[in-house]
Amino acid sequence: MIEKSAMIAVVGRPNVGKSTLVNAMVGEKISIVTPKPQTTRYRVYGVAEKDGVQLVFADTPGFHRARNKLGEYMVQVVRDSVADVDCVLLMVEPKAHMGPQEEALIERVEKLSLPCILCINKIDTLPPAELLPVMAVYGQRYDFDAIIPVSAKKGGGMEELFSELTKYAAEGPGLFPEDMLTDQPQRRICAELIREKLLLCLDSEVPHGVAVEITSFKEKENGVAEISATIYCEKQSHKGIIIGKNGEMLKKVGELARQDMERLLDMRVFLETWVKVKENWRDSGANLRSFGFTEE
Ligand SMILES: Nc1nc2c(ncn2[C@@H]2O[C@H](COP(=O)(O)OP(=O)(O)O)[C@@H](O)[C@H]2O)c(=O)[nH]1
Ligand SMILES: [Mg+2]
Repeated sequence: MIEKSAMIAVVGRPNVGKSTLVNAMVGEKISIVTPKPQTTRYRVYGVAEKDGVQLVFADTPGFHRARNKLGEYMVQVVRDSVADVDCVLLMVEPKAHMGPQEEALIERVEKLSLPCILCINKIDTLPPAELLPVMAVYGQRYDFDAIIPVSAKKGGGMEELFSELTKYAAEGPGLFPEDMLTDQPQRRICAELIREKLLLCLDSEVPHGVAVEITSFKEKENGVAEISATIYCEKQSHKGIIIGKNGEMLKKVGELARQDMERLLDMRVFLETWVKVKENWRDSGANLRSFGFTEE
């Protein structure tokens, strides 16, 4: 039984580990993770529950300067996400200096007078003594409600963080039904998994100009899911790169995505992928809407 719940916005510069943290809290991969900035394009809610406390984490796209319509949309999502939450979790790199992104997010928290926990991530990458100057720099700038060092990837500090966040939970029924882990439809996560593999396998500008649409999703009675996906890219030359020599790149991407989909859906997956060119889709409002980049 859920007795208390809280909505937590996870904010921070791109690549700091927000999606990794949300996945770790939820215990499932609902938000894709790569070593590249601007991986997360949507706001994704992830739900964690322990001892009757439900915490809903809003994973947000990286806060960055918008360069095209998709960029503007992503910045807007971050702005909106912070407005209506019980607590903000500002995630930072374990470095003893603040950048303009951290400054902007702290200003926003100050203005809205929201509770804010500073979460210093990636503590597995440095000796413990080097944490103190990081805490000092942030502690001097703002009176955080708590400062919690974690390793979202390795699992350090997660229990401390959960119990700290419990303080912001209000009595009442859950914000999400008890067995629901995310607001993301399976189709959306499957599309995102394909995009994640493109980001991981292609190390050029190509994957940032890619959108993935699941065109058909059928769960068969024999425990097999038949999924068709179309990968849209911006240029004919990009299409060639995505398909690769003898179709090998597309095969690899499809195979990796399929494995993750099978884990997520707990079913065997038959995945079919297509590549199409759709020029400058990132700058077109109509295209963005057709890929689901809109709020309800
Ligand atoms: N060493 C280390 N790497 C991490 C940790 N958390 C996340 N990462 C890595 O940082 C990169 C960005 O992570 P991601 O969750 O996509 O960041 P986001 O852009 O803030 O959502 C990925 O390569 C992660 O594996 C951590 O605790 N330790
Ligand atoms: Mg992310």
